[in-house]
Amino acid sequence: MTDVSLYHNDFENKWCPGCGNFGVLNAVKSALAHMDIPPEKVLLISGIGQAAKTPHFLNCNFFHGLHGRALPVATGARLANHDLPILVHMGDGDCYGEGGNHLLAAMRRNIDVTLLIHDNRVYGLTKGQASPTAEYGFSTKAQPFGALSDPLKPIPLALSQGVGFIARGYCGETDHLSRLIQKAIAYPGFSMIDILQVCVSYNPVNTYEYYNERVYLLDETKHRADDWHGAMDLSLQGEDRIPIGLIYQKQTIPFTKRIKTLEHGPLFHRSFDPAAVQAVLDDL
Ligand SMILES: Cc1ncc(C[n+]2csc(CCOP(=O)(O)OP(=O)(O)O)c2C)c(N)n1
Repeated sequence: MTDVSLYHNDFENKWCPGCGNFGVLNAVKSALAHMDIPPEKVLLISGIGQAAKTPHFLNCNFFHGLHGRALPVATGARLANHDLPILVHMGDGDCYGEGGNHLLAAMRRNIDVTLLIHDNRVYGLTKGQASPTAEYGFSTKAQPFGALSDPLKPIPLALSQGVGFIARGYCGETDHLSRLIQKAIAYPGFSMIDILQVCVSYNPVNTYEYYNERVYLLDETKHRADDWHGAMDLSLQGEDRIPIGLIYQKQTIPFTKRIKTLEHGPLFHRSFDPAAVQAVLDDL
């Protein structure tokens, strides 16, 4: 196993003390270390938000782009390089709100990347407005009478779109989350982990106490990950008890394998033959 300290860097971190993002950050480092993925052999991609700052605190390659737009960048990176593990870090606002349509496209295309959603049910960076996963009636400074929409349900959404690897993690169960991330990285296709993440400053409802009382580890001998209907039932249950673990997995065809011209690997591996290009142009 690689030494975890290889992934540390000294970039100044201003997350609040106790922020759930620390648990996610540690789980990512541990997963990379367990898989012996050297820092220069992984690409982290994110958009805007506190969650999206996660790549700053890892000594790895990263691209920090626009709010909601991490998945299109990840798509381009994956088309150019078929081997590099790609981890996309998004907040629930970034992913399900601003980036919602890109999420749908990534699910349907089955882009071969791992998406980690730091789901704190609030817009943290902009100081606490209700996000798409906030409960109906969740009261904030911007929504003093409570959020008016029903919450988006990420796992049923992913199931309905045929995603082949769907899991739920919790920032308070770092070792468990690390194991989920390792499985997600190893999965050939779009893998997504919705991570229950505590925001200690702007979400006074979904606290560590709230999750510690409700979260339980899925018993893999009872819940079969290839049972789509079972996964749907499980993920539509209320919040009295919240299962974490691998909820659904099936074999799928990753995006790079769907494109005929990429059959023999990415284009940059091939030699350029101007005569062949000219022949195509002459034919037009
Ligand atoms: C296109 C666009 N819309 C809105 C914003 C303002 N904005 C920046 S971060 C953010 C919310 C981020 O919330 P979330 O993705 O849940 O991440 P968190 O900060 O909670 O980790 C918003 C609305 C922006 N930068 N760009």
